[in-house]
Amino acid sequence: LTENQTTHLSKLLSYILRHKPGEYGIVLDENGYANVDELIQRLNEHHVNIDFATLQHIVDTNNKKRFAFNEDGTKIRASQGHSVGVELGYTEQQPPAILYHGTVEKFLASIMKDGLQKMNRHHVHLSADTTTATKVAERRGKPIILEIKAGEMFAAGYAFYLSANGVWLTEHVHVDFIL
Ligand code: HQG
Repeated sequence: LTENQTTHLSKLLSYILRHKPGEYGIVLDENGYANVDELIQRLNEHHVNIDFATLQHIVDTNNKKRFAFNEDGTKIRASQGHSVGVELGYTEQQPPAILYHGTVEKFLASIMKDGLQKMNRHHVHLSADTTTATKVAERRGKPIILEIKAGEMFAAGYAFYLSANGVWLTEHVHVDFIL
């Protein structure tokens, strides 16, 4: 498989497992898992050439570890980023004092008024390092990196979750906690 093909399949998997399982005849369980055999079969029916070895390769090599198998390897899910309603079951955790959010200029006025909103996803996504936040922002243009006083938020009672692939998640960031 070329890198391009792997990236293409990874994007398709993100699309299906986070946003539109029904479009490919997939049903996610309440925790966001798709049955592996069924996923491969449905994809093949939709003329997507993928087998178990390829799926395993994508899970293993994905640059952001976007996907994870369940314990016995019969099911697969996206580790974060969903717009469909799933319960990922992450436990609350104490975040580092500062987390980062990468965004772009055109959203700033709105963010400084309403705080960080989760928009179409389940949570606001925050990064532990500026390199990751910069990559997130670069999807949209020239990066603007906001520093979030996560430690103070946590002390004030706001819940934080750490996804299986290291993304910090929270419901909303009030402007008071944006540096
Ligand atoms: C912005 C990718 C106006 C926010 C990334 C962002 C990440 C507001 C956009 C993950 C706002 C939402 C998530 C407000 C927030 N007014 N704009 N009040 N509050 N925004 O894609 O954080 O590669 O839902 O700044 O790497 O960009 O797909 O969130 O620009 O980890 O695995 O609204 O998605 O991961 O955009 O990205 P998104 P995000 P993957």
